Amino acid sequence: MYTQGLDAAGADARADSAASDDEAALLQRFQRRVDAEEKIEPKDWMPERYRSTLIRQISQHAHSEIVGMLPEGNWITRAPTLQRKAILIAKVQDEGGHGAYLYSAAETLGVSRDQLIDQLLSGKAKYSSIFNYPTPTWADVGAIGWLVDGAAIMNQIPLCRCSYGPYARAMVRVCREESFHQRQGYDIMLRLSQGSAAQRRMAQEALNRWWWPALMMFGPPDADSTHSSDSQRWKIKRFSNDELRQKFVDFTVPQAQFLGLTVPDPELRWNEAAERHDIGAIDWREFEQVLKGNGPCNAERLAARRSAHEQGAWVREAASAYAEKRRARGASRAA
Ligand code: FAQ
Repeated sequence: MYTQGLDAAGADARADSAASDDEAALLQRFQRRVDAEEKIEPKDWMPERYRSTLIRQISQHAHSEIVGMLPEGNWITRAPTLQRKAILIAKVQDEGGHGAYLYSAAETLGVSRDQLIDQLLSGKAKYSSIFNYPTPTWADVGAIGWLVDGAAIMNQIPLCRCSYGPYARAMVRVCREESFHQRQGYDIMLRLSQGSAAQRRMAQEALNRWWWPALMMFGPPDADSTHSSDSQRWKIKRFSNDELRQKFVDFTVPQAQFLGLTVPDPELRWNEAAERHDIGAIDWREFEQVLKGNGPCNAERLAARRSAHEQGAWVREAASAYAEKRRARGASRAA
């Protein structure tokens, strides 16, 4: 009995060690594929942490696109001309489309859209801090297109080369559309900055409101970024948070100068030796507060999403009933 027990324990240990050898070999092969710039596809073997990191990032990204429709959607009925209204409707619709591609990309990793939406509506899932700020004037719509879409492009162009195929492919179209969004935003700012003194003031005040939150979009400083080292090793992220933030600053400061607007950072300097702009300290306490749900519009944004979800229940029911009817008709025809 006792000897049999020992044999069984030995067999279990050998099986465990064979399994962990297999796992180590799979892991090595996975990393070799990533290093060789091969795309990882949904049915390929992947480490569980790679899968969960992607689900986290892609779903947060999807939620950001959907919640991100709200600050600008607020201005559709008040856009100053018919043309601006048509452009803004198209832009906000594009963001909804981006959310839809991204939820689909996340679903390829074995999570359902319902689960993801539940996580957003219950307040469990994060979405970008930037969408918790208000849009009190038309110039805020310009500032969002210029700065928020501008920051999104800076962050998302490298994601077109992400190691996970469905995410990388979704990003290609998203980036093309974001580039149109950035231009429409800059165009609004250009018109305002060439307008009356009141319009120039409106443009400057919007820049004052959005500059620092736009810099926070890139995430915490590298030293506090918990996911960066894994994500960079797995080639999900190609650049660190601080690297992308710096690129954005260097790209955007000359655009502000062209508009004749002042970046609201008294410590902003061109550093000749390093060939980059040095910036003042970012208020990371504000970022933490927004992430904790205490930003200026967190409660309003979640309430709007919850109410849209409840009011859209009949659409989901009708679509399911229609799909069921088609399925039943197909089944009876096949019989
Ligand atoms: N807001 O370790 P890291 C757009 C969280 S789309 C809220 O550095 P990671 C288009 C992070 O989740 C904008 N939370 O994280 C548009 C983590 O928390 P967790 C969205 C943030 O993932 C325009 C913790 O902090 N873009 O704008 C933020 O390696 C106009 C530690 O951070 C994307 O989602 C933040 N800003 O790097 C739509 C792009 N930053 O999960 C409408 C894809 C960090 O452990 C209108 N995502 N956190 O609880 C990414 O590239 C990355 O996820 C980063 C963060 C860079 C955002």
